[in-house]
Amino acid sequence: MDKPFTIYGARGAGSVPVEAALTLAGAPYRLIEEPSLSAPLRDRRAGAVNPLRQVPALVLPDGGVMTESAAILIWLAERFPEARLAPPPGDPARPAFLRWMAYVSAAIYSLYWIRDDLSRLAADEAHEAVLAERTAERIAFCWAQMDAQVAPAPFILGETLGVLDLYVAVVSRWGPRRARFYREAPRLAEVVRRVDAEPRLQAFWAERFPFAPGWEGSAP
Ligand SMILES: N[C@@H](CCC(=O)N[C@@H](CS)C(=O)NCC(=O)O)C(=O)O
Repeated sequence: MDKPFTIYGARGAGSVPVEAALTLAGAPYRLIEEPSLSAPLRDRRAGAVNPLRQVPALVLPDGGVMTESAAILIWLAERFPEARLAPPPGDPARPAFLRWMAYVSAAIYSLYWIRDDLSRLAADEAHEAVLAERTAERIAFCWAQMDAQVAPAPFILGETLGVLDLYVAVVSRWGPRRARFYREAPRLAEVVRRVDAEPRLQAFWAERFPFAPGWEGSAP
């Protein structure tokens, strides 16, 4: 039996696509749940391995540590090639894969450091409202630009559900949430609905990011 991975994570957070990838790969892992991401920094369990105290943080079977969701997902796809979670090096779809993994991380996910606690950058409440609105618009714009440049068939890079699909399916559930995402990104909307409905992930979604009543939000 392989030594398990250890993942520091939280329900609905950026660890969820990593946990989903481990699940699809059939890799054993131990989850260390962060009780609250709004807890004071010093109380975060992830601090044991990640000086930024963020999730996801993945401890590898050899004791090495990885942070950064995109890097972890890319590496897991390489580590478990039989799970076909990404086009391998040399594949014609590899450049698009790397491009969109970095794009979701840098152009979109990074904005949640602001959105998750607007007082990190805002000087006062009025400023917070402006930041909330403008970051939501930027996220919607970035999804629309990505949507215009992909041709899912039926997943983003082709026939198989991969880590890029998992990443988009989870990040698109955060504010301004799915109702807006569906409007901005109709092609990616088809993909994420497939990922939501993936039979191998039904128990996983119910546990880690449930489709609770009203989960899709309403588009402004
Ligand atoms: N660039 C990091 C961002 C990770 C991140 O922002 N994680 C959030 C949860 S989704 C977190 O831990 N937030 C708490 C904090 O930043 O204090 C990645 O892609 O993994």
